[in-house]
Amino acid sequence: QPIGIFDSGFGGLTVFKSIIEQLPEYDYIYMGDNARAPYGNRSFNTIHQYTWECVQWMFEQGCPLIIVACNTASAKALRTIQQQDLKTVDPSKRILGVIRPTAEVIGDYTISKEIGVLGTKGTVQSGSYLLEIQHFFPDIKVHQQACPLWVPLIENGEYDQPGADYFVKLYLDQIMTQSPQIDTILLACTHYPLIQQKIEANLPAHVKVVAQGDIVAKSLVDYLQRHPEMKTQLSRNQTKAFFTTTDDTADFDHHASVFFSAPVKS
Ligand code: DGN
Repeated sequence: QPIGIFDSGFGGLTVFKSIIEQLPEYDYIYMGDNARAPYGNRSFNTIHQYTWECVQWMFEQGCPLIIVACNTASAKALRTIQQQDLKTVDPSKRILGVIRPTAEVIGDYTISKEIGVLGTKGTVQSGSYLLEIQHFFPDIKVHQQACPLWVPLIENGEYDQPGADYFVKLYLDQIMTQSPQIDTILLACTHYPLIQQKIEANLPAHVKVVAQGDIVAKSLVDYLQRHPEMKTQLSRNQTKAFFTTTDDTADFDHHASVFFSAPVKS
């Protein structure tokens, strides 16, 4: 059976790209809920409802394991799905997010012990990164900044235009003002790796910028090593990836290839 990768839209493709690079032997279904994206500013209940509907659809397609490759959905829906909803369907199914695996290792990147987390309004307001990072690294101070204009800039193809610089700098100045001791910036939104170079260019040279795709992929490799019973359920038909979207497929394919850095056909 395939591994399911879910996102509110295109963003999860930046995570999926890393996963498929590190685990090329498995089959995958990628689902983008583009008809209802972006999730970033939506309420807890709405994000939970949308995510659970999509996750159930992927279970129906046979996925025994789903990665919620979206920070907003991981922050606002994952816990309820793991702790309550799964029991109502098939408790042997597994669903993993992107926040915990990132929080587990992010403390290893900082020397000053101050980290800046950039995400959508939903991710920041949930406080999930604060809680999770403090759980693994109690001595690290976490600063957060919502960057609500970055997802629309990226989705509208304006991110590499000179006009984007103003908005990139705006939120970076805000987070660095919270504390000049920050030496590590976590891109806690699937879209932000597309503007990573601009982000780096607008930060002091010693500040490290960390994208989470490779971290999440590595954590999935570890998970499968620790769970051979899950591994045996996964198919390796070399059919690779099946992409699907809740909205227009032509539009999805066009945009998705930018996030996936390769052609996508849904
Ligand atoms: N995929 C979302 C995230 O990582 O937070 C960003 C897109 C969105 O739905 N706002």
